[in-house]
Amino acid sequence: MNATPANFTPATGLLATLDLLRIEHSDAVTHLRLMRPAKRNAINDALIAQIHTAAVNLPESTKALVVSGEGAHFCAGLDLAELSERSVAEGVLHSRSWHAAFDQLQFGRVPVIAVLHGAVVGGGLELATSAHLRVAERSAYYGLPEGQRGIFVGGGGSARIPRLMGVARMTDLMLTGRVYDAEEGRLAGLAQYLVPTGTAFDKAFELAQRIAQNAPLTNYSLMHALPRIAEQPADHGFMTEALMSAIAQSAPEAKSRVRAFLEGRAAKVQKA
Ligand code: 1HE
Repeated sequence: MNATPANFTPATGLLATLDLLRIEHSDAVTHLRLMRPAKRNAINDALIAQIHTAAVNLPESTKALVVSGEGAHFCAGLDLAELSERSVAEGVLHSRSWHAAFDQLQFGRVPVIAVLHGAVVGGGLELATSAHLRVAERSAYYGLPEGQRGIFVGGGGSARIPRLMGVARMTDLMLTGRVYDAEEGRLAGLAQYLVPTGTAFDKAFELAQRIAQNAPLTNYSLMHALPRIAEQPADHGFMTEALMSAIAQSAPEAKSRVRAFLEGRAAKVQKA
């Protein structure tokens, strides 16, 4: 196992293979694939370090990031084999290393789309919820087996998951070991898209390409301003919104896009 930083030169095709992560790049979209299928992509210390390294070192040309898992499952969560020997202090640092990696995804430079299939459980759900969009296949299912393992979430799940599904639903999953199927997960807000099995990657890639065409400042404000405004009291939020809105409008790209619409050169909003 090693977490050696790879050679992340902007290019198309295979950028790097860390031993647990495959990194490809095409059309402004970078794709990170968890490559530990024999262990159901369970996240050990090396894999979390590799996710962090990859997220920090995205090619400059990356405008959207897709994250998926190799094999029959997205991710089985924490590698339980590494859990037993940790002291309290090591446990805190371990959890913080997950926070650092997933924060780099959620609050990095580009929007992240997770491709969900099979088990999306424990730390796998924590990884999924650090993405901005989740595209799930019908095969996906969601659980938080931490409750049954006698532990607690440690990868940011207690902050991120209730913001999507609510404290009551998360409490149910952890107290009872309840597992949501793909449709229940969508209804609970865990995935914005639900697609037939075998098609989630293509859908995610298509969305990523579309997102990559947005003005970069729009994407950045959605990632960095919107979630913070949503946490603010409304009167603070309105002020932050006014500032963000004025900054976004002042970008030359915003002006040229608005002009294109006014001159009939841009697409109209189409009924779905
Ligand atoms: C693992 C792990 C793992 C599989 N750590 N080794 N996560 C869990 O409690 C989920 C535990 N895993 C499962 O419930 C099942 O493995 C799955 C439903 C995900 C997949 O089932 P299946 O039948 O496809 O695979 P399998 O036969 O159970 O597992 C294949 C191998 O992967 C096997 O190892 P092998 O050496 O016997 O082949 C499993 O031991 C191994 N494996 N999952 C270690 N999680 C920051 S805090 C986050 C806290 C958590 O995430 S707690 C939740 C942990």
